Order: sequence, then C-alpha cells, then structure tokens
Amino acid sequence: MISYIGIGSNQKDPVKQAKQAIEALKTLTNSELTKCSSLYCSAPMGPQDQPDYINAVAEIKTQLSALELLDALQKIELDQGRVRKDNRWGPRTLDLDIILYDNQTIHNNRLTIPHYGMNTREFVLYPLHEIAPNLSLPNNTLLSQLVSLCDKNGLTKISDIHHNK
Ligand code: ROI
Repeated sequence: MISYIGIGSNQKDPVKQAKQAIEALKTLTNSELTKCSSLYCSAPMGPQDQPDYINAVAEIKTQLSALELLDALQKIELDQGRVRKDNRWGPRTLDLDIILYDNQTIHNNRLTIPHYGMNTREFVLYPLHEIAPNLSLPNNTLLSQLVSLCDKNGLTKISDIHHNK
C-alpha cells in the first residue's frame, strides 16, 4: 500500500522535530519511505496565540494495515515527547496523521481516511502536491483541483540551506 503521512510541529524546535520524525518514518517495520516533501512554515490553524507550524508530507510504501500504521505513528509521537491532553487545537511537539491510505475510505472510531481536514488545509495540500502532483482521491477528486482552490495563507517552503542540512 502507498500511504501519505502529514507531519506537523510547533513546539521544541519544530524543524528538528519534523526532521527527526522523517528519520523515524524510515525505520517503520514492513515499510519504506519513498518520498518526502520540503518542510513548510504555516500559520496556525485554530487559536492564533500559538507559534507557526512546520509541516511536511511523506510517502511510504507499507505492508502495515491502516490501524497498525496508526499505532506505529502514535508511538513515534510519544517517543518525541507528545503529551496527549485537552489540546485538540493547541500546540504540539509532533503530529503524524495518515492523510491517505492506498485508495481506501476508512471510517472507524480511531481513523477517518482520507483525513477529514485535508481538502482545505494548505499545509497538507501543497506539500502533498509537491510529491504527488498527479494524485486523485478515493472519490476521484484531483489533488491539483483542490490545490488550485486552496489559498496558500502565507505557506512558505523552507529552504534547507538555512538549516545546515
Ligand atoms: N495548523 C498548522 N498550520 N499546521 C498544523 O499541522 C496544525 N495542526 C493542528 C491544528 C491545531 C489544527 N493547527 C495546525 O492540529
């Protein structure tokens, strides 16, 4: 299966968190990291009294089921100091979301795939489009169509030159 993972952080050196998450994704069992977008800086969606976010999207090829993948991603979040509390819209050290899994639509108590917010979130659509320009969603919507309808809202690509890597 091909799956796309959204990466987000706005705490404790977000660039470092995002890079560390990408390294962790490379070590997922029965999986292979096949592509990764640039890192992007985005304005917070939700309460504005929190720092800007660093966002990216990774493509992985995996034999894990969607729920096994979710478990593995939540373990990475915890390893990187994620504290799950009442902060649904608040700052986080690391958020890893399954954006898409194969061409599947999944609804259960732990997962909604495609990710419910992806169609309107510039910090998901633009990085995803960078690595998968010809993608279509399970309902046959073209990603490029969603991107063309989505305001960038100040989203900027971070040039790695400034982050000595
Ligand atoms: N805002 C931005 N820009 N990026 C995120 O990854 C992000 N994640 C969240 C909320 C709080 C909705 N806002 C975000 O979970």
